[in-house]
Amino acid sequence: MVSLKELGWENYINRLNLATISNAVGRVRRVDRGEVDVLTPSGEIRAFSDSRRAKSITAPVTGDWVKVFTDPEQGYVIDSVLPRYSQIIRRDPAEMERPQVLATNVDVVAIVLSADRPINIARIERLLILAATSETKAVLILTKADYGIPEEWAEIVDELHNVQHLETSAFLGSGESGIRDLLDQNQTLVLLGESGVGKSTLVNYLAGQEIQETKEVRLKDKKGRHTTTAREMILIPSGGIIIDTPGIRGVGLWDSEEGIDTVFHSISSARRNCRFKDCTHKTEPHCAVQEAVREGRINDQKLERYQRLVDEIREQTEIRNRQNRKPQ
Ligand SMILES: Nc1nc2c(ncn2[C@@H]2O[C@H](COP(=O)(O)OP(=O)(O)OP(=O)(O)O)[C@@H](O)[C@H]2O)c(=O)[nH]1
Ligand SMILES: [Mg+2]
Ligand SMILES: [Zn+2]
Repeated sequence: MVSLKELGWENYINRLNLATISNAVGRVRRVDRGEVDVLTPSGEIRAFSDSRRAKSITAPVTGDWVKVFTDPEQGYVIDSVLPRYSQIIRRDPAEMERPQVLATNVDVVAIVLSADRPINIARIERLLILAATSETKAVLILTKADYGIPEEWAEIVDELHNVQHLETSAFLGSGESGIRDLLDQNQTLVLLGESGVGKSTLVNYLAGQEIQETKEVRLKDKKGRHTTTAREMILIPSGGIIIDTPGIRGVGLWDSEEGIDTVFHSISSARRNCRFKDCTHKTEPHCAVQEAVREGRINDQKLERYQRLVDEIREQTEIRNRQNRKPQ
């Protein structure tokens, strides 16, 4: 049995500044189509999620706090999803113009990279934007440190000097304490990264048992095999909650203008001094961003990555505006 505190309830009410404590709640461990596995102090239950009958139309997601009632015919049914203090949202990869909530009530977004394959900074920045958009702390975790720390890691850590970073090896048993610190006070951490980087292995290592299935990566290109297929919450016996997720390659951004500004702070602050309000920082005269590039204060590759993201958001907004203008 687990207590509400172990599920992160105290942390939850602190984060939302809630005064009252209602006990008719549990936390969503896993969502499987219309059925939801909910952890409660009296054990795990499988509840039916019926958005027609639920008070809230919000679909439950791993990490959510929910109220549950018992229906004489259907058994446990989700009554409502409680307010979220954070939600990690990307563009739905299946339906481009819809958001997809990856995890909720998250304190730390852990971006997982591994030492056995190249590291892509543009992909890291996208995940940093997802975290920043939801005002959630992000950390970089380099797994498989037993391969040796790649040279590019130092460059990435240097470039992203505002972001905490950790190196771990589940095989050598190193780097554990840094992650346990992040889980202090029963905080919730979500692991995001490509298939095969060792997310589930890290969960098992911290849990001290094989809870999550793991599988070897392909020898020739180190590609993972998409072993984890659902987002799932795991309680770590020493305290804290981890949400393990299926491997992701690209992430599409959703409503991320502010997140981009946070992650590309040097560019967004220089931008304010451009002569033209709608400056694209490409060919305009009196562009403060281009000036900063010339003076070496902003890296030109970083600016290129920034521009790609801004263009993507602009395109998205245009598509959405066009759709909204269509007669229903
Ligand atoms: N050498 C070494 N191998 C590791 C380490 N951590 C994980 N691996 C291996 O990497 C492979 C993939 O690990 P998983 O934990 O299944 O990776 P994952 O990120 O959960 O992958 P998906 O579920 O597909 O997203 C397995 O063969 C692990 O044994 C480590 O610290 N060192
Ligand atoms: Mg996995
Ligand atoms: Zn400009």
